[in-house]
Amino acid sequence: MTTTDGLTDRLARLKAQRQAVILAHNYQTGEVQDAADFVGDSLELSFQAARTQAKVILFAGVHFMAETAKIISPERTILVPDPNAGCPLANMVTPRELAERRREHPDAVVVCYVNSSAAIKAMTDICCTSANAAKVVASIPADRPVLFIPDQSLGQYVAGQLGRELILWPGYCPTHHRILARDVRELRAEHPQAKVVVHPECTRDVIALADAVASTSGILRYCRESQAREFIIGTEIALLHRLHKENPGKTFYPASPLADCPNMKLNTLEKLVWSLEDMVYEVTVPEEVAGKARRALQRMLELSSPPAEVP
Ligand code: CIZ
Repeated sequence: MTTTDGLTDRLARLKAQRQAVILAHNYQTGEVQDAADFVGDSLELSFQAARTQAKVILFAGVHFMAETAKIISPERTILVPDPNAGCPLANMVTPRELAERRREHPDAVVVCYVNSSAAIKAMTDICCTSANAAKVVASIPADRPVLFIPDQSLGQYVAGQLGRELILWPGYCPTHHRILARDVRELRAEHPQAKVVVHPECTRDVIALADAVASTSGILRYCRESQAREFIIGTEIALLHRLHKENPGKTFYPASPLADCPNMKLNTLEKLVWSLEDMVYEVTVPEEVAGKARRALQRMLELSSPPAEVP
């Protein structure tokens, strides 16, 4: 028996004892993904959080994702394995800065990428994820200005897709911006048959080289359905775990080995066990913030299709 098997057995016992479910983001390490009841993007995980009957949700992702689960499912106990797993993109907008920007654009509808704090969501009109950003923006009447926060790259991509001008915020994901157009060109020269599939948090230069641009769930779908055998993947490298697992005959190359999010990787199998043993670290959101943030999230969920599977 390996150490991992021992931890996995212990985790299974603790899960039953605590009546817990483990939700893991697509960017978690392979061993954390394999220990989870459900793996997905933040939209899919939000639906799972809304539907689960478990008493405890152990959320392996970064802080804003666990906060979202708490906002959507306030009656559940939400735990995170490591309280230091934050999101630098989410930290690129503060309530004071957003209030100032809203005063400059009083007519604007504020669309907020879920990679943001609960306090920011509470100040916005509707949330979006990378899987539904274009649909959310398209739902806003064409004569209303849209302030899109905080990811500039995703905002630029959506603006281009819809042919609509958006007021953008200068936020970005440091992990996705590690992927350079030069990396993609070099890999494409080595693997001319490969399709280039990238996340919309990548820079404009990288997006311009892609055959497809999609959220993590969209990348998984594209690679599953494509007739191609080789793919260059421009997103956080842990997505390759699911890509390999779900497509045994296909080959995947990470666009850059540097696209490795240090926050996502703070969660480990050991910390999942500690978390359920000690019932730490609980995530809470004050109700006056949660109530307003819930409205923005619910508007998004009403526009989106739920995934089929429920743990
Ligand atoms: O929406 C998410 O979960 C993020 C952060 C990326 C993606 O495309 O899944």
